[in-house]
Amino acid sequence: MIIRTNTSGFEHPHPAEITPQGAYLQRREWLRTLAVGAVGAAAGSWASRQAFAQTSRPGVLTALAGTPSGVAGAMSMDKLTSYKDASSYNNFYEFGFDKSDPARLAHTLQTSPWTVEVEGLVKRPAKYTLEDLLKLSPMEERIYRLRCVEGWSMVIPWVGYSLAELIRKVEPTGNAKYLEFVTQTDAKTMPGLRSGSLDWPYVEGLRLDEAMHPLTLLSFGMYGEVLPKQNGAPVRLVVPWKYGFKSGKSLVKIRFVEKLPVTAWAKAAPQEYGFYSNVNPSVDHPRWSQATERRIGEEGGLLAKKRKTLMFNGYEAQVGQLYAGIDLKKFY
Ligand SMILES: Nc1nc2c(c(=O)[nH]1)N[C@H]1C(S)=C(S)[C@@H](COP(=O)(O)O)O[C@H]1N2
Ligand SMILES: [Mo]
Repeated sequence: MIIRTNTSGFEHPHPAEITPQGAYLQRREWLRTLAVGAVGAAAGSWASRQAFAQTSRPGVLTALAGTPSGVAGAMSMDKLTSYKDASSYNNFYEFGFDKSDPARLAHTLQTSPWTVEVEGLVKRPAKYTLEDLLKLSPMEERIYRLRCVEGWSMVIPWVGYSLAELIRKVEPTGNAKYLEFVTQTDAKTMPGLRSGSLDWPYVEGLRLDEAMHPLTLLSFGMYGEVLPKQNGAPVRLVVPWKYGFKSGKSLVKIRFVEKLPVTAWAKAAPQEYGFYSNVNPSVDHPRWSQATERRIGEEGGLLAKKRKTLMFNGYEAQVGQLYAGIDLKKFY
């Protein structure tokens, strides 16, 4: 993502060192086995998964299991990114600009008590506590590719359920066309807020039909545990066919609105970050190509051979219909 370093321009951040893979190979292989169903159905895996989470990093985070998702496209067969890479190479600008800042600084984030307020054009506006949200629908595990606009990607086993489950509960009214997602801003615990790089809070948005798509995930965990703070604890969005910045972390408010929300990145650089921001190898960012990507943790680090970026990040079969007849160069 691009950071405003002064009032006249934007600058690509320095690529931080990538943490080498290795220590989590066993866990990764185990999760992969589960993902392909070889270990068997969910009921049996619950206990073993919890035990695994605890023995792999005893007492660090609370286990949070999900049954392998049945949603079409939700269980990528790509090799998982190591837990270590996924939790130490992050974008969370509220905690700084370097990829290593969130893992170092996000421990100050207060995640309890936590509420998510749902308001605007809905019949049942409500303030949900985290506990309410955890109980709202059964937890699923989803293995998604997440592709950052900067040209790197990861494959992460998330835990959560379709945002659609929550949307159905609050009953949007007929004039609700978009959702606006507002994330936590707490100047006391978030040193990045002082930078003025973005107009805080970090606001994102989706069209109602995008938000209702079964792949749009309200996520509470990853790798069988609750989310680490640097990954957006206690609850975030994961929208796998869009550039990573659309997936807001540490959500506090969801507002149903009629007009297109003005997102934080669109405010900062509208010509660079459109509302849609669907992963699209044929629509370049104004200052760099989006045709290829680097998979974090892959052999060779920064010099690793790049992969071709796929249309809608590989989720075209599932989401292409949402954009039928739309000029994706114009609505980038
Ligand atoms: N609140 C908030 N959410 C955010 C960001 C952020 O800076 N603040 N960064 C986004 C970007 S640019 C990316 S690529 C993903 C990274 O998610 P991850 O660190 O869990 O991989 O989070 C997104 N969500
Ligand atoms: Mo990103």
